[in-house]
Amino acid sequence: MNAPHGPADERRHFNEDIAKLNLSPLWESLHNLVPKQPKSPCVPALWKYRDVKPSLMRAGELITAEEAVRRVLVFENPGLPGQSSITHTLYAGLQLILPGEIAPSHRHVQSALRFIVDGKGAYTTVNGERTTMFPGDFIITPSWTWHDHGNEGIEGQAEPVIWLDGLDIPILRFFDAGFAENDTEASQRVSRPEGTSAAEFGYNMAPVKNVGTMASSPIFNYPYERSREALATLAKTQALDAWQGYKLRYINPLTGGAPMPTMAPFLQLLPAGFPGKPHRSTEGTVYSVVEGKGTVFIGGSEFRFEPQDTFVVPSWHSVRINADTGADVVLFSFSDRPMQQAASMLREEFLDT
Ligand code: 1HN
Repeated sequence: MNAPHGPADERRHFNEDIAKLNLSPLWESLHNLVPKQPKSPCVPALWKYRDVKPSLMRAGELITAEEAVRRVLVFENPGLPGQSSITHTLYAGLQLILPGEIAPSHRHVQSALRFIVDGKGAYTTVNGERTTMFPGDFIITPSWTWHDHGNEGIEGQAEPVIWLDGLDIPILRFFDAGFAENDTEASQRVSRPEGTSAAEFGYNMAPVKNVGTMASSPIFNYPYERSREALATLAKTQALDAWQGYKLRYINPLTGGAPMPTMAPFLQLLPAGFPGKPHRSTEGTVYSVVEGKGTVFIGGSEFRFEPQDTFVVPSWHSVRINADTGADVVLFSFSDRPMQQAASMLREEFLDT
């Protein structure tokens, strides 16, 4: 036991004194500042589409896309309340656009990706070119590109369209590097026919003149049909990875790297009945279920999943995914991998049990 004015009291008084000078003693916080291994405040979580969709449709009755600017329900990690973050580095949400609506044109330093979850026939325009959305399409909005969305449907038939938005918002906030501006018109002028960038860069070819490498991919829609076909072909003939099944990453064809500097997207197929082995990584990863049902084990948590559900795997939590028998599972995911790789801090482990 310490005397009334023993060393512990003196240290406490010392800490209080130096706090007035905006100073703090490192020896009190060192173990937290430099942990032996990552201790994320993010927690594993799964949002069932069945539960979220009614709220999103209700939002559609309460506010227009134009008034909201973007009508989105944000996935908030329960461990990061009020921060509009699904992990420390990533933002994710589900956006709804109803037939006839417009989400007005703007641009910002934050990069965005879209993964179409429900409905077809909405469009997004990025830097003067439109692309029509179909379920499973992966679409990017690179940093500082003008973008607006609309929903005119296909051949006069329009339906509500919902997609997963992924943005690097927390990263920009961390660096205090965010700028944004609104366009002069709600919808930007379309200056290139739909399909132009796909024709230029989407066939393992590139224009000969006036193409440098670009920080973000010049392809802005990676259609599901093609990515899905690639996985189906591999699954027929190639050996299965015991951890990840058949997993491909989307690339910037001009660099071979991720389509955007801050986020890496993936599509993977787990054959029906696949019993995944556990894996852990310092990446935080967000998953969107495209096809099939199964169970995901994240750290000590376990979740059942089905198509259109969203789940999050925080840094350094082991993840193991089992596909139910009956149907193959297809998962889209994105993570902060490119930033971690650029800073040489990515670590991952493939475990046996
Ligand atoms: C944004 O611009 C979009 O363009 C979606 O669809 C979500 C969240 C925060 C800031 C900007 C979009 C966003 C966003």
